[in-house]
Amino acid sequence: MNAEPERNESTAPSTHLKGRVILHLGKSLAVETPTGNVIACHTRRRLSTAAVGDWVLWEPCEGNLGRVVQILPRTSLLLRPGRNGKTRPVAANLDQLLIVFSVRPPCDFLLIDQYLVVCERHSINPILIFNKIDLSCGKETIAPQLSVYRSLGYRILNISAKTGQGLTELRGILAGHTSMLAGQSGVGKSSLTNALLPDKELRVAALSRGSGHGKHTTTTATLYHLPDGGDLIDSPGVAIFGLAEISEQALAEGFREFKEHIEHCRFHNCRHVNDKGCAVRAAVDQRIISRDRYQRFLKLREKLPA
Ligand SMILES: Nc1nc2c(ncn2[C@@H]2O[C@H](COP(=O)(O)OP(=O)(O)O)[C@@H](O)[C@H]2O)c(=O)[nH]1
Ligand SMILES: [Mg+2]
Ligand SMILES: [Zn+2]
Repeated sequence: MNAEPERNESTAPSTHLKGRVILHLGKSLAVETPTGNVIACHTRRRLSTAAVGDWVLWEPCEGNLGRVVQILPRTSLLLRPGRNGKTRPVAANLDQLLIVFSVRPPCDFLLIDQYLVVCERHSINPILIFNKIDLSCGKETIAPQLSVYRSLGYRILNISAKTGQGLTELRGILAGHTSMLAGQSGVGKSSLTNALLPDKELRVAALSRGSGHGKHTTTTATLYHLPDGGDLIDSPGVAIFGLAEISEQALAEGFREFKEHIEHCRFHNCRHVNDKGCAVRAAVDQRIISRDRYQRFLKLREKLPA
């Protein structure tokens, strides 16, 4: 990653080149070319906001700078609530979300379900990362909830960022994908990032040189290439994204075990709360659907933006 553009890039100013947004630099974007050069690019004013992870077309302009002319179609875009009721993009083209949890701090299942809903909505593959597996206390108390997730087909990985347990398997899962870590504060996201990207500080320094923008703060979402393949979007501070743009219907469908029952609700606009003839509630009463999951659905319903 250096600032020198490729010869063919600088001699073909009219051609649009492909690149990937790897971080925001205040008013410009750092775009990485397929050969690994990083170019600071402006965007055309009318262009919608590019997010880290976006594939773009750009054209070179004066002084080793570029201009983004098009954002290429995305497979997914994660949003978080921003100012004035608007949303802001967190990351584009993610295909895996690593949902990290632990026994200390205690596992927040409501947050896990919220992430799972977002994953179902955007067709992102969620992986549940049970970190701090080296701690002996409290595992049995969350085992019943974990077996619910397992029965729903979610993959759970036992990991210790401290001892290294499970990290080889995790690296294999990350290869070939664009992933991001999510989870409440204190569960070990930074520790896992450091284990997966041992030379992160060096890369940050190289990026700062390459993009010609001085030291960029590590609070900005940044896309890193992993040593064993795949990309990791490190997004400190914005890891808790909300239910922006999730409708009531998408919320219910985000509980994947509800899906086969929803079509049997008596009314097509059933809210699955106190509605007559609700097949989801019937399945809860028959213990086909976990009551805990259903209750968390009701709680998340309350949290939906009006
Ligand atoms: N015992 C144990 N502690 C861990 C593990 N991973 C992280 N921690 C500790 O948990 C605390 C929070 O970790 P951190 O990575 O900052 O969490 P973050 O807030 O999610 O980024 C720190 O004191 C870490 O040393 C682990 O696998 N085992
Ligand atoms: Mg952290
Ligand atoms: Zn219903």
